[in-house]
Amino acid sequence: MTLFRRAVLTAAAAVVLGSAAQPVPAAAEERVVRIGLVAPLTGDQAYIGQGCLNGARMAVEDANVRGPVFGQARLELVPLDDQHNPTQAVLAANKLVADPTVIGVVGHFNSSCTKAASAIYHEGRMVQVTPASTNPEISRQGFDTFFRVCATDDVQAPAAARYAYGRLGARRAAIIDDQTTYGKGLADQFEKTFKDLGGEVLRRDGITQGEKDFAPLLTRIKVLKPELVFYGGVYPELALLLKQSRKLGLKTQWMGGDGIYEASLIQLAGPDVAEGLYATMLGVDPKTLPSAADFVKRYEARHGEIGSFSTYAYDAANVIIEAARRAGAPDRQAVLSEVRATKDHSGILGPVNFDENGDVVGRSVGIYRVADGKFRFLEEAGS
Ligand code: ABU
Repeated sequence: MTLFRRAVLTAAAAVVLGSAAQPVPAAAEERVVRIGLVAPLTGDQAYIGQGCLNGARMAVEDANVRGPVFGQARLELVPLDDQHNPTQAVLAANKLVADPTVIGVVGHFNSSCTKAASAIYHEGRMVQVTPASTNPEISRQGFDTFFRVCATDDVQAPAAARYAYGRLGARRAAIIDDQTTYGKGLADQFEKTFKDLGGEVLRRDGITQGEKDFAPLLTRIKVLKPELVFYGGVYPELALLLKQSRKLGLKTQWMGGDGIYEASLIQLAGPDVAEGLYATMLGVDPKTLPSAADFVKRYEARHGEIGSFSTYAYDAANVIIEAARRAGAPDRQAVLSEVRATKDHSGILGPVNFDENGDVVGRSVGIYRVADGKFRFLEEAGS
C-alpha cells in the first residue's frame, strides 16, 4: 500500500468513526497531491528564494490548468523556509517526508542545505530536484533520489578561471569564500584551474555568512594589489565586500559564480559599486530564449523582475509533475522511477536529460558582467 493511499484510508476511517452530521473531508483530502519547495524564503537570501518559490508555484498552477495529475487529483505546493541553514533544511525535509501526500520536492537552493537534506529524501524515497545547488559532491553520494537542472561548479569555476586568465588577462588573484559547501567548493575549483593556467593566488581567505565587517581582510588584500578577486559564495556578503572595498580604495576586478548572479546584489551594493562585476551563469540568457518567453512575460507581469533561479525552479517542478503524470499514481517510487526515465523533457531552459548521477546534461555556462545596473550576457564560456 502506498503512503498516499494509507493516508487517504486513514482520513476516510476518521470520517467513518466521526459524527455522521459532519462534512466529509476525506474526499477533499483524497484529491490533493503535494510537491514541496524548500529555499531560503526569509532572511538575507529571501529575494533569491522567493524567486524559486514563484517559479515552482507557477509550474503547479499551470499543471492544474492543464488538468488533474491523477484522476481528480489537484496539485498543491508546500513552501518551506530553510533560512539557508542545513539544520532547518533537515527539519523541512523530515516534514515533507512525513507527509504521505508529498510526492517530490523542488529544492533546496543552497548546496549545504541540499546536501544535508538529500539523505532524508533518499531514506523517504522522495525525488528531489534542486534548481540551484551546484556543488558537484552532492550527486556523488550515491542517492538515486537526487537530481538537478543547473550546471555544476566543476564546470562553472574552471570557466570563470579561464575567462579571468585568458580574456581579462588576470595573473595575480586573491580568493575569498564563505566556507559553505557551495562557496568553498567553487573557490577550490577556481583556484585549481587558475593555477594550472599559470596564475598566482596571492591569498586565500574564508569569511562567515552573516559577517558584516570585512575592512581588515580587504586592507590585507589591498596591499597585494591583485588584478582580480574571486568570490565563492552567495550575494549578500559580496554586496558588503564590494561596498567596503570601494570605501578602502581597493581597485580590482571582482568575479564569482551563479550565487552572486542576483539583481538585488546590484541594489544592495549600489549600481555604481557593482558595475563591472563578473559572474558565471547559464550559457544563454533566459530572457532571450524563445522557449522561456511566455514564462518570463507572465512572471514579470505578476512578480516584477524575474529571479535568477525562477526559470530553473519552474523546470525542476515540471520534471516532477510530468513524471507524476506518467507514473499515473501518487506513488513516490513510481514518480522517482519516471523522473529517472526522463528523456528530452521540454524545459523552458532547454531539453532536460539526466546522467546516472542525476545531473542535467548539456548545460553550457555563460559569462555575465554588470553594466548599467544589470547583469548582461557577454559570451558562452569556452572549454
Ligand atoms: N549555485 C548557486 C548558489 C546555491 C548553492 O549552490 O549553494
